Amino acid sequence: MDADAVKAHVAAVQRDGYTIIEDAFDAVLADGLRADLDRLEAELGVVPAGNDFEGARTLRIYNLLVHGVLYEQIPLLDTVLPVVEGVLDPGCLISSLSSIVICPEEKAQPIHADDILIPLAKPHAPIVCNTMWAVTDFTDANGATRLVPGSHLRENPEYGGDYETVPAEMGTGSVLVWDGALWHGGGANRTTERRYGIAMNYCAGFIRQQENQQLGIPADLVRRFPARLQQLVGYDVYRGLIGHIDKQRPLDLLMNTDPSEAMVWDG
Ligand SMILES: O=C(O)CCC(=O)C(=O)O
Repeated sequence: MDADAVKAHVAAVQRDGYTIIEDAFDAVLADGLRADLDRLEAELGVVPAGNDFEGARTLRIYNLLVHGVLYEQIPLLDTVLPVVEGVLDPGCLISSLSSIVICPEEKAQPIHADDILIPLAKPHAPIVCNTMWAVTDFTDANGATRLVPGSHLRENPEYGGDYETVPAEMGTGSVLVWDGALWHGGGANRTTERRYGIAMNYCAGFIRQQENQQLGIPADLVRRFPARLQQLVGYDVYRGLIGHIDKQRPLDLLMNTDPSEAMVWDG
């Protein structure tokens, strides 16, 4: 994606709270993801969590980076990551990587903001930037994410309140990107088909990731990740300071390499 397109998407997130990147990934990847999520569902015996938030007819698989190389390209996708880096900054982190498959007869998820638990007065600068990958078409009828445009500039919603929403309808291969302060929720699925989505969620490098990836992903697996992915799962330091171990970058300890970048103390 060229720099002007990135700027336009970042500006849309700042203004409206969200943007949709069309044709962000191809049909081969979409088909591969659907097939692999079906495989994981069977192998792991995935069933709906059954709570109000995660749904009674929604299948979720968390920590996808431990489930195969297929998932490693998701956080790095060059049609999406530059937009997220523009909304947060390049020190951003993967907060969570999960699948969300909304099955027939699921009801709408309660409207919420993804940063609702962070005790900061709103509006504030974006600290969470989340993306939803359309692995099948997202329609009003099959559970497309529902959004309250512009609500990222307001205070938190009343959880589960009755708000006027618009569906983020988009074709397979599109990616919805939003400021984590935006009021939204998964839609009801009134069709006979599943809605397959990947929730690729990022946070600022100075707050905690929702999924703990330093313990959740085996270190030997992280050692063979591409360098940028190692940073994104949390093995770098933010602004030369936050996340250090005895003044060293976790990445250098992980890879047993010499200090590779200046730390804040180096002036
Ligand atoms: O599935 C969706 O479209 C949205 C899900 C969501 O917002 C969440 O689980 O936090």
